[in-house]
Amino acid sequence: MKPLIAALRRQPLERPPIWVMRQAGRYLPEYRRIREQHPFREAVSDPDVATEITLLPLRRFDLDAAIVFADIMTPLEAMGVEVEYSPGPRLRPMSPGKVAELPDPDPAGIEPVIETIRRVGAQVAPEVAVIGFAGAPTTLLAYLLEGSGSKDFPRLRRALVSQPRATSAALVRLAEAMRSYLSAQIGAGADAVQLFDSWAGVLSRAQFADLAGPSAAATLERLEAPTIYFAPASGHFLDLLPMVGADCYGLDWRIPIDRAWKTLGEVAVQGNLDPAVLLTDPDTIRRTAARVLEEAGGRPGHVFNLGHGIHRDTPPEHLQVLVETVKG
Ligand code: 1CP
Repeated sequence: MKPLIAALRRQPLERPPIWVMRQAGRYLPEYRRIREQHPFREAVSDPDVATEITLLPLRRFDLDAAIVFADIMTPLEAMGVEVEYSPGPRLRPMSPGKVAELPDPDPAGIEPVIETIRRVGAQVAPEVAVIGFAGAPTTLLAYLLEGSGSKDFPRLRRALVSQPRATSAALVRLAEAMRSYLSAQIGAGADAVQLFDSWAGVLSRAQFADLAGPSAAATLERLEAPTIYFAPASGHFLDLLPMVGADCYGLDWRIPIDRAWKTLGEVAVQGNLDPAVLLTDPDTIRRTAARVLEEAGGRPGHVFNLGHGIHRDTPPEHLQVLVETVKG
């Protein structure tokens, strides 16, 4: 079995598998070169380019997984939403009522992502897992209502209190649509899928319990591959995360992995080295990574990763040091 999948199933391993969020990103000069030729949307919609970008980090580093190159907003385009990137997503803000009426992703619209997964699966070494992903309903709704990224998404938070029924219907719709999108990715060969709930942390405990948690759970329900749920800055409802029913929970750097694990219980955990550590020096990287490993204590079910995406100013050699430390 591929090491990542074994870890997600909490089988004992000699050492944890490692991959890195945003591993195919702007910290790699070869990524920046490709992006000079291809705007972001074009890169995602051309399987030749998307496959090449997905494989870039695996050519340099001994990583245990490839995550398909796309964005959490990509399937929304296949649902008729126009999205631009500069560099983050920009779109015309919608109402919750309109979101609730969006159709499922058009199969032709998501085909480039599906084809990229097939090609990546055919090209990676047999022990390397292919990770598919989607944005969680709450996080997608945050962008759809706001129209772009935001520090704390006030339009989402306003809608949650002023239009609870329409908001709840919008989350149900997004959960169904993302479930079918993830299912198609698994059908094309994704070995595991990650649900990114990047902005769930702006909600209160009660809002997570009533809306974000159940809609994430509905998205992952009965998918036929191991699932990872990642909601950074969610320490205030860490004890509620297991309601999502994922096999593994991603942890940011704000909480020690051993303490978080105790709260989460019988699940796998992924994380949680602060990406800022990769901006320091080899000794600091080795020492800090060793601390994460020590806190995880060799327990079955640890997937080594950063606590969030790799920073664009990271020297690629620093990721090499990290991978060698974890594999050494
Ligand atoms: O080249 C560029 O300038 C584009 C930057 C970029 C990249 C590399 C964007 C725009 N998206 C991506 C790819 C991407 N996005 C991946 C690919 C696989 C990999 O990890 O290597 C993934 C998994 C995502 C997921 C994503 N997009 C998230 C969830 C993870 C997180 O960071 O919390 C979020 C919130 C987005 C939105 C988004 N898309 C792009 C940017 C710069 C952002 C975030 C900033 C914003 O909200 O404005």
